[in-house]
This record gives sequence, C-alpha cells and structure tokens, in this order.
Amino acid sequence: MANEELRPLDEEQMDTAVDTEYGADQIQVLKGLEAVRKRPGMYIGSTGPKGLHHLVYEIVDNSVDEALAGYCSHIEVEILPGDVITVRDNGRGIPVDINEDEGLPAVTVVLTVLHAGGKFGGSGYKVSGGLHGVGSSVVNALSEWFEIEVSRQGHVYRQRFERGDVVTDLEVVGDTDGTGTFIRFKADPEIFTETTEYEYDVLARRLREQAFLNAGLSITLCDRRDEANVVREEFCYEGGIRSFVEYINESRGLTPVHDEVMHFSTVQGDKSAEVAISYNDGYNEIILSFANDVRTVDGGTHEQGFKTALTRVFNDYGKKFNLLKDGDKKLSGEDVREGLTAVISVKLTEAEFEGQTKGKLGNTEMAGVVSKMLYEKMMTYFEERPAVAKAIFNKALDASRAREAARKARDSARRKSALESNALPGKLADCTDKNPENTEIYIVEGDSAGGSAKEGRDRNIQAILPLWGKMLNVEKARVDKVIGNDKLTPVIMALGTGIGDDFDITKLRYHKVVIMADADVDGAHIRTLLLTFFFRYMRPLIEEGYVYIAQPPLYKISKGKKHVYAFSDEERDREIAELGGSCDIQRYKGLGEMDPQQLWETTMDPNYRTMLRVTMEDAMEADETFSILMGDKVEPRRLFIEKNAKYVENLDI
Ligand code: 0RA
Repeated sequence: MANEELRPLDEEQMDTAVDTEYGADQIQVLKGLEAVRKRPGMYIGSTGPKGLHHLVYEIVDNSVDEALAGYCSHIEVEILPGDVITVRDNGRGIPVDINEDEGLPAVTVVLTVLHAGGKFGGSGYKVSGGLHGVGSSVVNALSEWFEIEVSRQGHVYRQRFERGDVVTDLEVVGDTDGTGTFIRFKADPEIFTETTEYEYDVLARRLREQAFLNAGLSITLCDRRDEANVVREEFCYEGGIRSFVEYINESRGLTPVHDEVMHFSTVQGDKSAEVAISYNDGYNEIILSFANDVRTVDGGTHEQGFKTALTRVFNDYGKKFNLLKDGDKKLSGEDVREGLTAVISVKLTEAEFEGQTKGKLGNTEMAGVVSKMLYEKMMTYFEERPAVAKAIFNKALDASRAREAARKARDSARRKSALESNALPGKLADCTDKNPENTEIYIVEGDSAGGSAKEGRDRNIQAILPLWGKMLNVEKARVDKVIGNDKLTPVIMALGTGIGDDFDITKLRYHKVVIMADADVDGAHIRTLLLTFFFRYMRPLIEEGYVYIAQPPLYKISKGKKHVYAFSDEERDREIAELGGSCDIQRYKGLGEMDPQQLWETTMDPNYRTMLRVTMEDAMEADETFSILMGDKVEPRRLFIEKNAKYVENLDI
C-alpha cells in the first residue's frame, strides 16, 4: 500500500492535474482514488455482484444520513437502461462553496477525497456507518462515469467525473427554488468484470430495510431497464421497525399470539436504542439487529443486552406474579426466545464493528443501554397488560417444560442411546486422522454419490457421511424432535458437538463441514435444510466459518484425449472456444454420474477444488427460504414460488 501511494502520477493524471490547475492537494487526491481502483475489494468488499450493489448502498446511505439529520424526506432510486443508477434526494444539497483546505468546491472534495464528507471527520453531522460508510468518492472512483447535480442557493450545479477523474469543473447549469442532490453513475466494467447488471430484488430488499429503520422516510425504487415493463415500488413505513416485525411475520406466514407488536425505545445523549418484539405460535427465533442502520449479522453488545434483559424480564415477572411455581426451573434464554420475532436498532457515534466480516457490534456500553431500557419498559408493559403477558409467559413456560422433558428422556436413555458422546453413525466412513484441524467431513446426498465419494476420497483426512431418510420439518420441531430424526441424527452424531443449549464447539470432530449436493432443485432443497438446521441448532459452526458448500462441475468437455471441466455455462463456452470448437460435451445431471476419480479431481482434491464458505448471511437466507417453503401458510409459499418459479418448478410442495 505504502509503496503504491508514493508512485509518481501517470501521464493521464498529470494531464488532468495540469489542465485543471490543481495544486499539490489535488495530486494527493488523485493518488487516493487510484488506490481505490487498485484494490477495490478493500473498499467495497468485492468486485462481484455484492460489491456492485454496494455502490448503490453507499450513495443511498448518504441521502439517508441527510434524512436522519432531519432535512430529507424522500429518496428516489432508478435503474436505467444500460444499468445506469440514479439517486435523487430532497435534502439540503451537498455544499458547493470553495473549501479552504483544498481550494475546491466542497462537493468536488466530497467526491474526490477518500473519506471526506463528514462521516469520518467527527463533524457531528453523522453517526458513522462503520466499515461500509466509505462514501461517494469510492463509488466515483469505481464508476466509468459519474455525474452530480446539486440544487442549492437558487442554482443547479453540475459536475462530471470519469473513473474518479474530474472531467468538467463544477458549473451552474440552471436555476431552481428547490434543494437536493441528484447522482447518476455507471459502474465501471473494467472493475466489475463479472457483471454490471443489478438485481432489482437485491436493491429492493436493502432499500425496504432502510425505510423500516427510518420511520416515515420514503424511498422509491424504479426499474426502467425494460421500457415495456417498468417496475416501481415505494417503501415508506410510519411504523418503522414495528412494521418491520409485522412484515417478517407476514412474509414467513407466522401467526402472532398477541395483537400488537411491542415497541420500546430510549435516547441517552448521543446513543439511542429501539426494539420491536412479537411472539408467534411457532418454535423458531428470528432476531435482526442493526447499528447505525448497518446490519450486524453476528450480533454483538446490543443483541447480548437484549437477550440478557429478555430472560430477566420473564423470570422476574413470573416470580412476582407467581406464574413460576417453586418446582419450576428458571426459564432459559432459548425458552423465552421460542417463537420470537424481534428487530433491534441502535444508533451511536463511533460504532465499532468487529469480527472477520465486521458484522458484530463491539461497543460495550450498548449492552447496558439496551438491557436497562428493555428490562424496565417491558416489565411495565407486562404489568399493564396482564392478559398479553400471561399468554406470552405461558408460551415460554411450555417451551421450558418441553425442553426439560426432552432433556430428562435423553439423559435416561443416554447410556444406550445413539447420541452417546462417542457413538458414531453406521453410515459414516470416517477418516484415519483424528485431529479436527486436519480433517473434513463431506455430507453427501444420495447413496450413489456417497459411494463415489467414499472411493475417491483421501481417507486420511476426509470422512464421508451419506444422507438418507425422511426430511424433517424443523419449522414445527423442538429440539427433541430434531434429535429423533433419522436424517439429522447421524449428522449430529458425526460432528460430535451436540445441539442447542448443549452445543460445544470444542467437541467438533472436523474443522471443515462440507455439504455436497447436486446442482439441481433437490440439491438446493437439501442445502437449505442443512443450513437452516446448522443456523438454528449449531449456529457457532457457521459463525466460526466451519461450513462449506462443495462446487461440483456442470460439464465435462472432451476433445481427443484432452478433457476439462466447466463450472458454469460461461466457462463451458470459453473452454470450447479455447479447445477450438467441436468438442464432446457431457452435462452432469448429478454427482452420481461422476466416477470416484472424477469426483476427487473436480470437487474433493484440496489442491484443485473450489468450495464456498457459508456466511451468516447465506444461512439466514436459507432459514428464510425454509420458513416460507415449510411453514403452515399457503400464501407466502405461493408468492415465493411465483417469484422464484425458475428455481422451484420441480419442487413438489
Ligand atoms: C454536509 C453538509 C450539508 C449537506 C450535506 C453534507 C449533504 C450530503 C449529501 C449526500 C447526499 N445527499 C446529501 N445531502 C446533503 C449541508 C450544510 C448546510 O446546508 O448548512
């Protein structure tokens, strides 16, 4: 990094620098954005589809900040033909007066200086959005072209950039009564080599979330790429995160056991916290947490404070009103979160995001802010509404009793049980190395694929567990049912960790848990089931990055004695072209079609294979899909299938 920053300017940059008569400061600027183009991943995470969509979030986040500051009520996002993005807000407009330090208009500085724009400057203008709030200069640097129009002080000002370089000075192009900021940009295909095409649903999901998190803010999304089929949605929720909880319940087909979503909030100096809570008649727990409108997939202090307080509320309320009898055990965290849907949103200056993927809030003071607020306000809420409190409390008591009964049954049966700590499932072909750090387990769907995998593997470090038996609907199951299931029990036994409250990561027998399934609908189904199961009952497995998805090839391309494998249609076409056309192409319909040697070469050999590491986001998505597909309600399922028809047409549900 340091070396690159010291590199002299190339010719083109010298031209720009000289043309526009910028001083030393501006040269510094050009070098800053050059660093962004050199290592885009460092600034937006990746140059794949995720990074591409991130560009839009960066720009929208700034407008949301303007809304948070109280000056903007509407944000309009459009996708134009050619995947050009426009973002318009009715805020104050980015200032245009000449900045003293740089000798340039403030708006130009914001768009060309890394980290400028108040986010990091401690101007008090904004609560920092963490790693991802790196701002519009990064988007500018990664755009083939980028234009801004600011309406302010009676005029419309415009400036254009290409790949981060200034190509026109800030000019007055018209007059106006209004104020606001309008940005248009085209992602640079030189950077986003995989794709520059946006997915409407991905953008919609994030914008909807931002609208929920900022009650009353209106965000519209309009897709104009197909003139004959313009799609437009407005996201605006007066109920804020309360509406968010209602939305989650509806889209997953969950039935609440009380009428009104609970909502509690507090403001303490520069910190604020709010939570929305509802209980449904299912067994799953859904908690979404945010810090400064940024999703914290790995939780952190705010989520910890929430959980601590919730458990205390139930136990103290139960004791105080004699609902918890002397013989009853204290309610556990798992008991009081059964059937819970909750959204937690905190705002604070200088948020610290921790962990590998920066998905965990680290500010210790937020635990106390959330737990104190929730404990006091939820206690009062319960005391004022005894009927509601009782319904929710009894649900938790039910959960506790069921769990206790299951535990007793398990304990007494343990000696002869298949779940006894050292027992291994009969179908497991274990590896010889017993050091978990070296070993991997392949969980394989289908007996024939399992056979190939057993023969083809490196038996020293690779264990194979073929899956068989009936699928379990974990939506409707408590822990005791999961343990009795013939499909999941072997998985629990082979991994050795136990599940739920009993989960112990130090007992994990393999540090790579690889799901290997066909690249078809049934394969997708089994992946969804396993990820949902891990997410709900063995979450640390995913948090610590132990779970992978194997990537078998889709095609074998042969010409004469030569053969290569392709993992996508694009790769197939490229390989055919490289081999000079007229090849023999075999499409693998399933893992079972590969012989042991092929399976090893393409999918299992640690030196050549690619595997996807499962993130918390992947697992949450699987959990959501699972809820929709396996839940009671027909309507959410119908909607899902309609939207995803191309993926689920063969699914018999
Ligand atoms: C700093 C100061 C002021 C406005 C903004 C930033 C601003 C930034 C963005 C980014 C997108 N939309 C925006 N809208 C406003 C205004 C200071 C003032 O008018 O006193």
